[in-house]
Amino acid sequence: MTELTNKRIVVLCGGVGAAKLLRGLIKVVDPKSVTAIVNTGDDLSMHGLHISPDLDTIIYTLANEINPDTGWGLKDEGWKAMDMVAKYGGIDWFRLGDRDLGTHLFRTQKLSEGSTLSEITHEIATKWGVAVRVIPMSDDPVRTIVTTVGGEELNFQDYFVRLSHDVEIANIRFEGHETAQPASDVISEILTADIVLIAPSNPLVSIAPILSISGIEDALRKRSENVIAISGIINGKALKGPAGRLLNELGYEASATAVAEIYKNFVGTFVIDDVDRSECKRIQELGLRCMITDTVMTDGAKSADLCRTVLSEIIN
Ligand code: FO1
Repeated sequence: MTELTNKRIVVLCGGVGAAKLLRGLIKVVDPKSVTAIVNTGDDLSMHGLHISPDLDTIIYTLANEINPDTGWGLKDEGWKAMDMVAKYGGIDWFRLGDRDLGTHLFRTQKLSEGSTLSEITHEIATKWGVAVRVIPMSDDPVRTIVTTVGGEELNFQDYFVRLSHDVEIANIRFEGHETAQPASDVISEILTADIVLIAPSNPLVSIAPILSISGIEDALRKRSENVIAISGIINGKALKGPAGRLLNELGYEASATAVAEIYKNFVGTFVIDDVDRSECKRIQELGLRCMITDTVMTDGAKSADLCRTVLSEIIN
């Protein structure tokens, strides 16, 4: 893949799906040429700590330290601290491993000293030897809030973890996005990248928060020709998580085409899985180039193949 060596690639990222894509991407291009712009709408404050699940999942995965059983948190984890919290009857539904806690302790302390989330994320990524540039979508607080059909508002992790996303949703909003600014370099990274990839993350709760930050969607529109989105919906559902159901609950079809429709104003190429090949024509009618390939990233090699296929199509 020599023709890619000096290409700059920006990836809009949520959590697990994006982490899998990045793990493959760094096998195909120089990690130093990759910038990950990561959703922080899932962030939460718990036990007095600031936790950034998507930033940590991306960094831990790129450091090859991600917990393989869960897809989040660290491998070789202990749960002694959580056991003590549980002993006291404290909040223990959001599992924080003993090693993972160290990340939240460090991040919270640095925030209290006035460091920005971007600065702290760079320090954490550097300490893990991660060469990819990992930046939050914003250094300002933005929180994904879902409203159930019963009218109850839930913080994202209450919905996703405490209730196992087993409630019907009527609305999703990103509290704080109106005033939040993109983190420094986010806009310039998008405008100067040779290619922008939108990872196969949940379009409504992982990618949408990033697009809700002022200037980001406009920057993508300006260079939509080389913006490539990979569908997170395969055969009507997500490989992991509630994306398919959420699309339905919010009035969309649960299909790759529905995701293409959401992205059509700022994406030039939409990548779908072989099983969804019948949707290619409808996607082209939206004005998008449609690529069909195997998008199921069951291991690092398959993630690399997907990245190689997608990038070579655009570069050649
Ligand atoms: N997901 C769960 O399903 N259960 C958990 O207890 C849990 C804890 C957790 C701790 C740290 C972290 O970075 C992520 C964690 N996640 C957990 C995953 C998290 O809810 C998701 O990664 C994202 O928010 C969705 O992408």
